[in-house]
Amino acid sequence: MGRLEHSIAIRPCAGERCSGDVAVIREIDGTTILAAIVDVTGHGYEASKTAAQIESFLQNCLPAGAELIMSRLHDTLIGTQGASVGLCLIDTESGSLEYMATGNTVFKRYGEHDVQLVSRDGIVGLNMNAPQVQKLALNNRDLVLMHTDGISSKFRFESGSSALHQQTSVITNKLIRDFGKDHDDAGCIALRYRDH
Ligand SMILES: [Mn+2]
Repeated sequence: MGRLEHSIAIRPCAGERCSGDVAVIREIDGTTILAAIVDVTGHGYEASKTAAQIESFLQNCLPAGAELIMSRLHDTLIGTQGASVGLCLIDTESGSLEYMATGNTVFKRYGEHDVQLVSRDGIVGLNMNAPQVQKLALNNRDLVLMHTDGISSKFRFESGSSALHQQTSVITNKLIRDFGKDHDDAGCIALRYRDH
């Protein structure tokens, strides 16, 4: 993962010790990184059990395209309360990124042009609509943020903000601290791509 600096921050909602938000970043084959942000329906212990099931699935799933991984995850979650899931695969050699999402997770790319990719309505495990795979080419130093709806929609970085250039761990901690909603679990991922 030498070309992708990355960080995850997760915080349970007020009064809970475990979270239904979970995130995974892992190498899925020689040059491809899988990054996923998940918000299980509800919160607390019941949500955290399904979150652990999803984490295990994502840590162990075989290399495949985003569409196939999502569809296998959907099958795995049938009978649970379901989850919102944003999933991306990044080829660290070329910077090409493939993304798909169901439910209310957010994906933003900050770079020369800021881009927000879309999530389809639905709940993985219950009613996942026809997938919409979106593609993006990352450039050197681009920052990708993925987060759940436990981060306030008021959050945004101004273009050219110095905050965009901080270490990814500083960025994820700031998102949780300054924009996390008290009454919901909050989770976020930051990834910075370098082409050499
Ligand atoms: Mn939520």
